[in-house]
Amino acid sequence: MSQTLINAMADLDESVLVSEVNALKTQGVAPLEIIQNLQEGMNIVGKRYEEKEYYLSELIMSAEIFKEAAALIGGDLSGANAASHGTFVMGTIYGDIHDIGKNIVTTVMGCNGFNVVDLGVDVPTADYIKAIQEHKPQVVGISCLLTTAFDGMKECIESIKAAGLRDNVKILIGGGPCDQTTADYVGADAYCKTAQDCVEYAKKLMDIK
Ligand code: B12
Repeated sequence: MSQTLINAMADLDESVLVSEVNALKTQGVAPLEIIQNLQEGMNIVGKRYEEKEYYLSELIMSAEIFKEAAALIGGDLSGANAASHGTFVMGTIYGDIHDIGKNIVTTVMGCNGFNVVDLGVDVPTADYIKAIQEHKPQVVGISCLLTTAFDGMKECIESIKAAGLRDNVKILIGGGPCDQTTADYVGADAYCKTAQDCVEYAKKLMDIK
């Protein structure tokens, strides 16, 4: 862990953040490890927002700075693998427009040989159902950063079941406030803490070493 990077992200100190990302890259630190430090910093941003030390403008700024850092890390997010292992449909549930985590997961899954269908943010249930029918994915991912959107995930998964598609797919959920209890509540197969967990779960499912 780079405490300097965590603090720079938490303090929205763009210049320190840029130089630390570059330094870590030069030292050969794995891209996903750098992302984890940034995520840790984002959690502090979230806490400061909750405690009213930061306002919406700082949340917006944190997203911009995070994206800048991710661009510096580049298309280097994991061991590239051209083979196609299967299809992964992913979106952020309706009511929620957070997309940074979703974009990291889709990038990392793509780099690891999965054909990714990204449905975007604020995705209605009908779009997940249509995408499952059309693309026949093995795994569906739902990203959710708002506790107020948990019931949306539950409704979405129940509707996938009602459409007779639930047995065809494994459904993973993730995002800041989720955990295994959330996964059980909404009827998902599993909760994944990081993008790498998602890759490992999907590979295990498809018996890929
Ligand atoms: C940046 C940010 C924003 C930005 C988002 C910009 C963007 N383009 O995404 C903006 C400013 C738009 C925003 C808006 C809001 N936000 Co906001 N936001 C955040 C913040 C600070 C960081 C989120 C983030 O990007 N983290 C970094 C990424 C990399 O982490 P991640 O998303 O968790 O993803 C990783 C893993 O979780 C996992 N993962 C994620 N999804 C998935 C899915 C699958 C399938 C898998 C396998 C894995 C996986 O992989 C990723 C990489 O490892 C969080 C704080 C926090 N602790 O998360 C608050 C936070 C999520 N926001 C919050 C709130 C309240 C809001 C607003 C309601 C504020 C307002 N008053 O308007 C709005 C909601 C708008 C909406 N309808 O969606 C609250 C939610 C509280 C709650 N209990 O629900 C938080 C927790 C802040 C807080 N502590 O109060 N926000």
